[in-house]
Amino acid sequence: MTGPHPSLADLDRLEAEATSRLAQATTTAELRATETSVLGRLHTTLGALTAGQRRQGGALLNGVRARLEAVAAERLATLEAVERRGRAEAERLDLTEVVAAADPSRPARGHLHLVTQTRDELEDTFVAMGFAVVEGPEAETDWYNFEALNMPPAHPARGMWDTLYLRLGAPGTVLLRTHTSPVQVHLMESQRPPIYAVMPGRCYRRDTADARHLPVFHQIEGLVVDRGITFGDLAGTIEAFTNAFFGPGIHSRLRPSYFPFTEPSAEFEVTCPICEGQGCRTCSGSGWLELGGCGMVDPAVFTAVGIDPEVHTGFAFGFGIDRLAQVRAGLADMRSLLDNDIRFLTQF
Ligand code: 2NL
Repeated sequence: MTGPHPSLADLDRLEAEATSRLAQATTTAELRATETSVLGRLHTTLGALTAGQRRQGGALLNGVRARLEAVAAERLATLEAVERRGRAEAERLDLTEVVAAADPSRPARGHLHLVTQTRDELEDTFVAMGFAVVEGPEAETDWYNFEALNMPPAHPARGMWDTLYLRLGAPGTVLLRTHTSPVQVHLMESQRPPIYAVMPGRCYRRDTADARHLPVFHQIEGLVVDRGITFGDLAGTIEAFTNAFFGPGIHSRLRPSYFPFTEPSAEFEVTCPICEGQGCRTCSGSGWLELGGCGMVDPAVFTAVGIDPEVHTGFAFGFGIDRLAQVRAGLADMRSLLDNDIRFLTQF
């Protein structure tokens, strides 16, 4: 310190004190207040200099200010990071917490929904039987959902489905698929036989939800197209699937039915997996449970997708995944699957 002015002589002490105060600030708000205060004191010191001292003292004070500002900036960055971490921690939403609370003996994490578990098991079973798994779009054109499946415009069989049309393109041409069959049409258009595939996926119908119906549901369909495929192959495949999926004591049977895209058509039933054929409430005492439909692919469907029905034959089948999950889990009401009630979901 060269000048006689006491303030200027105290500059070293002033800087040391200010540095220590800045370093001790514990919040960004406190730091900003401290910075204002120490720089203010520096300014007062500058103001107190005589005209003669200003030249040298001013340079000295500017150096001190620059160093103090650098200390403040570094401390601010540290405190901001700390406060950001604190905010993130306070706002963190732990979606697994409720699972842990519902059952403290289990690890604190969620699991797949019952319908997803059922779909995965079905896929595994069919893959083990040599089928490929194929998926497709949920919004379809009239051609893929109806026309290619032997249902021309205004065909009465369209009344079997409560269709949801989308406001897209010409009215009544784009819809949410009512079944997964459009995926099979895409597959047959794009791949020559042999075809051995299953198509699981979400489907939509303009239906009111009740104990046994959901307007948004899941279906799995199977398709086999090859040379010399017979109705016997269909029956054998259904039986092999039934044994593999439900267990060796569960069998299948076919009963005549009607679908626009198969001829002949059948409903397939399995031994009631609840009572194992003894007769119970679920199977209305019959010992059998209707699972889905099946049949030999109608020659008109093959012609629509460019497969020669004189060369290739095939079969198809389909059933509801949600319905299967309902039966196996013994659910009184299918709507439980959509309630998102943790007390229900954690049971599966
Ligand atoms: C049911 C009945 C069925 C099919 C689906 C099908 C698909 C093509 C050609 C021929 Cl591309 N058939 N699928 C056939 C018979 C029955 O499902 O009750 N599903 C829940």
